[in-house]
Amino acid sequence: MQSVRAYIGIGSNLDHPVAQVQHAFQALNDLPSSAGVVRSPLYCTAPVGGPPGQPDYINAVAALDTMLTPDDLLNALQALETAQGRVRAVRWGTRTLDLDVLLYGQMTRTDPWLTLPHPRLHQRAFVLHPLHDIAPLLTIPGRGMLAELLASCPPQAIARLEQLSALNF
Ligand code: 5RW
Ligand code: CA
Ligand code: CA
Repeated sequence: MQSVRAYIGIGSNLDHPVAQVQHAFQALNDLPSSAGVVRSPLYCTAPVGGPPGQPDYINAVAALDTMLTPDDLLNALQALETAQGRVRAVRWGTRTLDLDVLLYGQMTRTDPWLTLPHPRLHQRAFVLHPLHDIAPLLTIPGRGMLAELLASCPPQAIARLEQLSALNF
């Protein structure tokens, strides 16, 4: 079977978020049937949505080549969330780790369990910026060129924590 390039959104706003995201990169690197993991810089971002008074997020994006189906990939990501202490108590609660399948190749599907591309990816600076860092020429199926989505995205409070030149060593 041919592998597919998938992009994973990573977020944490609880219990040492930088360490949570670094640990998630390692866990993604260790996923079965997946290779070629590339990580974006980390960003510190103001929370979007959710109840008021939430802590800032650390956000990043990872790319990987996977032989897993999109459903198996999402199941694997949810197992990693659980392994890193995510508790699904309240909707929109703070979280130690949130892993979203942003893109699975060029696949499009609408499904309550998994919609591809991620339904809000094109509106979120905390996803578009790190995605652009690692895949500037990407086109989002049904949405257009990543660079144009970034240019028209509403301004959001977001700060890159690492230099691009320090990546992938
Ligand atoms: C859920 C906001 C819990 C605050 C939500 C919470 C995000 C985000 C969401 C993310 C940023 C709503 N996910 N905002 N909002 N980064 N910056 O990953 F505590 S969902
Ligand atoms: Ca999620
Ligand atoms: Ca999310």
